[in-house]
Amino acid sequence: MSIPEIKVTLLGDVGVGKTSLLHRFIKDDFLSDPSSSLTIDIGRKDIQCNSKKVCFVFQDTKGFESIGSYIPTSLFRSAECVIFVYDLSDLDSLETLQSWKKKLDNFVETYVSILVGNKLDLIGERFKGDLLDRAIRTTNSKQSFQVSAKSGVGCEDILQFLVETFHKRGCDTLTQSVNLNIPNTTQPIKVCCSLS
Ligand SMILES: Nc1nc2c(ncn2[C@@H]2O[C@H](COP(=O)(O)OP(=O)(O)OP(=O)(O)O)[C@@H](O)[C@H]2O)c(=O)[nH]1
Ligand SMILES: [Mg+2]
Repeated sequence: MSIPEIKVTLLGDVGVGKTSLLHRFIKDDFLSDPSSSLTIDIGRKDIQCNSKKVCFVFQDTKGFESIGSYIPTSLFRSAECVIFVYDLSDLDSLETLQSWKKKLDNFVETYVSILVGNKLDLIGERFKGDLLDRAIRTTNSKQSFQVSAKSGVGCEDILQFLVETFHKRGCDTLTQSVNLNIPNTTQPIKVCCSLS
């Protein structure tokens, strides 16, 4: 039985941590040198939720990030979910997300947006304020997360959100149910993943 695929595109400025987040989602590990792993541009992850299984295909925009530079439009067109990534230690990267959203909207009409502040380990505590509220509005994000790809803090919450949002599209399996409300999701979310 083929598993339904949900395409999730990571967008954001150079160096905000898109590749590191993708690696964290797929391998649950921190890349010590992301530039050495440019082959990771798409990562697939099958997640099982209750009796359903769904495959998330994470698409990394790699070195094409500067606004105005060429980005393969297939990455935009196919997006069903977009993770707008900014760097919590460089809030200029939060302000430019509005431009990313506008650019994206030329190619795709309907998608679920998530706002993710990365590198929480560098600032220590979660960031709040008007700037953040405005970014949530301008990116039309359903949810805002602050995480660290380095320590892994908060990254599981993003996967949890994706599962809760998209699991209805999954296909039925006969395997054992899992409880997504358990905080430590290492066990409950059954993962089989591969990099392509
Ligand atoms: N402290 C800290 N550093 C991070 C974190 N995530 C990524 N980095 C570092 O930030 C730098 C950029 O990370 P990348 O994952 O390459 O960022 P990117 O958005 O993919 O960058 P480009 O592909 O060049 O646009 C690297 O030196 C990472 O090690 C994090 O959560 N905390
Ligand atoms: Mg990258």
